[in-house]
Amino acid sequence: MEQLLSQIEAYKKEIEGFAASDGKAVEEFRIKWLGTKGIVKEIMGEMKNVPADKKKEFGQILNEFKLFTENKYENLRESTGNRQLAPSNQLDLSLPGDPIPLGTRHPITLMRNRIVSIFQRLGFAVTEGPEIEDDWHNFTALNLHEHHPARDMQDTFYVQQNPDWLLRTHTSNVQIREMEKGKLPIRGIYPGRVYRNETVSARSHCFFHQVEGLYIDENVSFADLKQTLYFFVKEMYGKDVKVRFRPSYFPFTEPSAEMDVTCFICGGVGCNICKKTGWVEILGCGMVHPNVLSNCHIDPNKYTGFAFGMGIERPAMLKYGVNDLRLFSENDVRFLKQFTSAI
Ligand code: 2U9
Repeated sequence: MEQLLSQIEAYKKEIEGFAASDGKAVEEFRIKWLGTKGIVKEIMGEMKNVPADKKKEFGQILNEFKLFTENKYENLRESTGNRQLAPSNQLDLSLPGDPIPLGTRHPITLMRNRIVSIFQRLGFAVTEGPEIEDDWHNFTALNLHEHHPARDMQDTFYVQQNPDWLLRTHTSNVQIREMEKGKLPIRGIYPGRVYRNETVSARSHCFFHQVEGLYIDENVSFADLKQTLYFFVKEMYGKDVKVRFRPSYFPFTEPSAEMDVTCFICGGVGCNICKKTGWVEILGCGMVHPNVLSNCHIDPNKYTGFAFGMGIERPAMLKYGVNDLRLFSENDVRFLKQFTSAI
């Protein structure tokens, strides 16, 4: 041990005193001290003979010596203007770079893009809006009166500091904001994340994703609504799928309907997904309520419109065979990397 320490000190002195006048001498220095058969390597090899209780202390001394030698080498290179890297470190710039691993799109994004692109082809423009919203844009403007049960603390996340603020419960707030701008006609598609105060389980979650649509112009009729949604269904689920409308109620549309398609899992014969009915509900829709138009300063005697809304999670679960909603938000790479697609 003592001997090794004094040997290192002697080497340090020798290195300190070394001067090089040209690149050749620097290279000789590198080979002697830092080469694969150099002195630094040899000294480092002494570690195996060091008793276990001294290994930590000695390891530090050896590392310092290595750094000391490397610094000297760098200084010599600088001072001789030999900036070219030594052959063993030389960069081969012609080598291919390290591959950059590509991620995959989230299954909710894939489904959202599928839905949105069908409407884009019909001339619907995508608009996004705020997830933290005020009461007016999320509820009041949509004809949800002050005591409507949807406003209930049980259903809605309110912002503690200001009870007028909340996490939007649907993307309809974006439509209200678009209508308030006063530029007509409007033909838009509104995808986004929405929040409801529900216990998280395999079948429900405190946030999920929606796509809503809105078309407002003069003379827009329920027939336009039906034709638009027929086109959507054929593009989304195939030419053989049948469609039915059932009357429904939403405060923001009148009349309102829910739309079912023949079960695309069993073809309408009856299975667990369609609860043996042969039909699955895919969206809600209706003609925009005149009160909603008035609330946004649009004359309901001149303009009419239709709107629709659908969830993204359920069609994504059916398409990709996902049986637990929580998988969509846990970001487990083993789950996420299974989804690959161009869109
Ligand atoms: C404005 C006027 C009307 C949007 C609509 C629905 C019917 C509907 C649900 C489907 C499943 C929400 O994700 S879900 O739980 N939506 O049934 N949504 S009509 O109507 C509007 C929107 C904006 C200004």
